[in-house]
Amino acid sequence: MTEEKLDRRTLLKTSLKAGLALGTAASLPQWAIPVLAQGETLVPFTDMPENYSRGPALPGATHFLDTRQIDSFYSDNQDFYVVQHYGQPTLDVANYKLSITGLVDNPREYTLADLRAKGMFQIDAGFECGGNRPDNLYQGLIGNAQWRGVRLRDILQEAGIQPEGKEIVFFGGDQGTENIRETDVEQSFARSLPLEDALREENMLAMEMNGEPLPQFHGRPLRLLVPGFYGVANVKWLTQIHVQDRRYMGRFMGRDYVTLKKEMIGNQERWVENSVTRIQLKSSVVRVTKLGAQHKITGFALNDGTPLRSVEVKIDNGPWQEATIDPQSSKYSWKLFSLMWDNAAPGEHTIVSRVTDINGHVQPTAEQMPEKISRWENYQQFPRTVRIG
Ligand SMILES: Nc1nc2c(c(=O)[nH]1)N[C@H]1C(S)=C(S)[C@@H](COP(=O)(O)O)O[C@H]1N2
Ligand SMILES: [Mo]
Repeated sequence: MTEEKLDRRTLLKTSLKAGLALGTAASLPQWAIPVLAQGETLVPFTDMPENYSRGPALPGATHFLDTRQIDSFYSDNQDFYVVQHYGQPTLDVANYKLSITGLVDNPREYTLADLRAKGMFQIDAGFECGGNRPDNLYQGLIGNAQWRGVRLRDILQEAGIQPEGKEIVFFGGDQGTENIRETDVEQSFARSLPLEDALREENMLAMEMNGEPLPQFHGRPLRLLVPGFYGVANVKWLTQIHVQDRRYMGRFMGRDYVTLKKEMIGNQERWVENSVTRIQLKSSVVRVTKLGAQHKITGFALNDGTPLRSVEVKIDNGPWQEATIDPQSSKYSWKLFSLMWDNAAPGEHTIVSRVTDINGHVQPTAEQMPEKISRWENYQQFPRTVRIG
């Protein structure tokens, strides 16, 4: 196979084949346009199906990125990945209220204007779904955006957490039926944070994403953003914050998004279940491009905000080479990295990346991962294969 030129025309054709009604090129949605420099081509991964593509984000559906198209720091709002478990509720934005209840001195409701009046801040944060994975998704449940909203801490402090208040529960406006102990019960999507995590100053009640009001798919009009945590923490369509004196045990804390892995507990090896919380140290190669004779390898690194020491790339059995990290990167954003690949010889090659943080933790290979049962937290190194034409 020769190098596949994923120019706009090819993609347009692919999209039309997929049965999508598209207008003129000028109105092509961002997700369909690979950003390539003049004369640049995508080098095909041979670990992906040859005709690999995925459609635009659609109402009610999961949406994932074609990670080969990651080449800008901010993900497009139309292409940021989308996951929800009980569909996408439409909240009445004009009459929207956020209620604060439970073990607080001042239970109250906030309109959006009340919240805005508290003062806004912004932060760059990237996150992935705890179920993001290399195999058939090619790490596509991931995105990075600039968020703007109100400091959660300000709202909690104004509420006045009572001394018995230990756990902060965040309820979404979306509901589903769960069968628990052979009984059907209505549940809202909800997650919780221990008080000390909830009081971190970077936590946000987000109203804007990349300079636009929060899109419907991403929780309009308000969502929680817990930078450095897996996506599941970021409750969309937020309607209620409740303070209680005990752990919250709902499905997405206690049963689902729970990793089961072997750990040493003291000197005893045990199977341990833990709720998916902080993003594990991870990187992946996502894109290889060619411009003239020069090849370039691009990927992302993501973690819980611990500063990184390096991202390295290994080609075939060569040495680990240090990649360049995008200077736009910040504590909680994703970190895009790139490496110029000189003198790439024709034929098939294996490329893998690994990230190391300042504490010396190195992203493990698949073989070095803890013994784990569950599809959450897939942070192993991801060797990719490409063919140079
Ligand atoms: N209300 C609500 N919030 C939710 C979810 C949900 O099902 N309902 N899904 C969570 C999960 S599992 C993920 S990965 C992220 C995805 O956020 P995004 O769709 O904005 O990318 O939202 C989280 N917040
Ligand atoms: Mo998720």
